[in-house]
Amino acid sequence: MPLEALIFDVDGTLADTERDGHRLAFNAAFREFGLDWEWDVPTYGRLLAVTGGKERIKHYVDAERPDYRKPGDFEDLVVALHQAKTRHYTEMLAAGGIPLRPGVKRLLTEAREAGLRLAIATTTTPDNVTALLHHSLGAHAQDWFEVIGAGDIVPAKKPAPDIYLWVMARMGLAPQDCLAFEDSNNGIRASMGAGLKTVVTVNEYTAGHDFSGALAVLSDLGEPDAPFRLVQGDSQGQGFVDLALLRRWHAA
Ligand code: XBP
Ligand code: MG
Repeated sequence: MPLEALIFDVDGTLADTERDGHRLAFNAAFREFGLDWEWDVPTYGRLLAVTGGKERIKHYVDAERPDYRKPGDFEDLVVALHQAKTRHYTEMLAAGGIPLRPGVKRLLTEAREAGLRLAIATTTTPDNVTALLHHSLGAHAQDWFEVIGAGDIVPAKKPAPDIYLWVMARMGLAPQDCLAFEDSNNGIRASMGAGLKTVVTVNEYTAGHDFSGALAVLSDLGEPDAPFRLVQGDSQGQGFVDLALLRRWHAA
């Protein structure tokens, strides 16, 4: 089976968006709505166990704010809070606040030039994906990706495999035709649950996660002049991930 497509997670994988991106945008939205909620770095690390921003807010209220009396229209409040959060987040992206991780642009460019099919499978809101691609790869970067599966398009978010299954169905591909790229335990449970071999690049929040079964676990995708650190697996002597290495991993 030749390698035909690469499917990327976004948050933590394409860019380090959580600690200094999403977290700050949630806090800005809480302030805007007069709430005294403030997610510091460790709190946000705990809350990342729940994927999806609206789901995360509801979980926080239930698990960590027993003092808070929910208004009758709490569900609407969560939606409004989350819309404000998305506005703050996309403004941060527009200001150039969040760069792509090492090796991401290089690998996407190589894959695109080689005719591989590219896709995205993420729980984040579609506007966030578009803004990240636009501000980091250029105005037409969305067109690099044949399918973008994002947000509420599937009701069951990661770690459910649904978003990956949805993306592969839209592309008419089977798991053995593709590789996935993830950064978290919730992410690999989704990708591997959909039958996909998965390459993991870790970040500050996910370095301690269980990545059993991943093809390889790396600090990042690496660059020729800035090699990745190998955490798990066999990098076959290479210091950066390119298509040749992906093809060998895929075939193994
Ligand atoms: C990402 C998420 C998202 C983002 C916030 O997980 O869980 O909820 O943290 O984005 P993954 P929204 O990388 O596994 O897709 O607020 O738009 O949900
Ligand atoms: Mg992620």
